[in-house]
Formats: sequence, C-alpha cells, structure tokens
Amino acid sequence: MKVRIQAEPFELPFDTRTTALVIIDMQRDFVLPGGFGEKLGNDTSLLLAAVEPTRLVLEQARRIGMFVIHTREGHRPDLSDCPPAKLTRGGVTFIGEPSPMGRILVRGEQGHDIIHQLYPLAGEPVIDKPGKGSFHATDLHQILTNRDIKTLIVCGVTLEVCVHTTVREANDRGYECVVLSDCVASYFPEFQRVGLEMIKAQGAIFGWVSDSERFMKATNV
Ligand code: TIU
Repeated sequence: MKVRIQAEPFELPFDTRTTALVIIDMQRDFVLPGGFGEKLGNDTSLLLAAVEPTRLVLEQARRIGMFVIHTREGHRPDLSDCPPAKLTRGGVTFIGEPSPMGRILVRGEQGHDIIHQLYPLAGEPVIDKPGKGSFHATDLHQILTNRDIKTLIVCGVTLEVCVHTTVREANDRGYECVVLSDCVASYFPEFQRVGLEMIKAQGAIFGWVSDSERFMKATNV
C-alpha cells in the first residue's frame, strides 16, 4: 500500500510493504523505577507518556501487516560484550548490579525485558543490542535488507540516546526514518524538544518528524 505521511520538514511517501515499525528499548530498565534509568539519576515517569501512543501505532501496524521490530539494550550475563568504558560510565557501575527487577541491563532479567503494553508477538524480531545504536553489533541491517525495507517508522526511548543513535546509523545506511514525536521520550524535556529539531533540521538532515495521529491518518486507507 502506497501512502504519504504528513511530517516535518515535508511530506514523505512510503510503501507499507517496504516499511518497518521499529520500537526501541521500551524496557522496564528505562521506563520503570528501580532500573538503569533511575540509577542514572533520572525520573523514569517522564518516559511513560510515550507508551500509549506507541501502543496505538503498534496496534495499527499489526492491523495493516506492517513489519514490526523491537530492540532491547543489554548484555550477556558475564558482561563480556560490555565495553569497560560503558561499564564504568560516570565512575559508577550499575550494569550487571542487582536491582528489584534483576541484574541491570542483563539479558534474561525482568528489567531487561519489554514492558507488557508493547510486548512483541511471535514472529516480530527482537534485536538484542549491546550498544545505543540498533545497528552496531546486531543483525538488524541484514533483517531489514532481506525484507527490502526502505523506510523506518521509529518509536522508543530515549530520544537523544538510543533513538538518535539508531536513526543516525539508519540514515547512513540509506533508510528514510520518520520519528513519531509523541512515541519517543527523554528524561529531559529540553532534550526532547531539541532532539526532534535536530532530526528534521536542514531539510531532514537525518530524518523526518511526525506523530502518532498523522501515522494513523496516513495508514487508514
Ligand atoms: N540513558 C539514556 O538516556 N538512554 C540509554 O542509556 N539507552 C537508551 O536510550 N535506550
């Protein structure tokens, strides 16, 4: 299905058959108290605003048969894939430490998994990534290439960290990325505002910005 989405800085045509919805790191460790996000000193409640709009977009994508991919940031239990510089970021180690949701950012732990509202269905690939970007040290590009994916509709957290890194990586690999402003969130309101501005500045320097409502309009045909 060929559609057009209203977006900034300008409307973008895409084909739903060559488009993927990518939901980045909607994990308990970032979104709920007790996990990595809170340990870093953040108010995790700010991220909850993105959950319901993302749920509606996910429901719509599933309804129209759009390819859906989820990502999770985290590490092997022995932390052998965690760079020392990441482990001690800020001079304090949280990754791998115990929390009320299990060991922080460790695969297989409760906190590492995706929140129930956005839980993947069977058949929707889940990309486990050791970095902030979803392409670094993962098979995401291969999976997208195999499906002939050209356009990414991007949701998730946090905007200025894993969403930005992923969109920048995707743009350099030739994908057109549309970030849905109400389906992404930051621990810092100022970063949310300026993070969206950065993406669409200079004639969509590395992507487009739209929102869940305009995604619905574009795909309700
Ligand atoms: N700290 C922060 O804002 N984000 C991360 O560490 N990872 C993601 O953005 N997923």
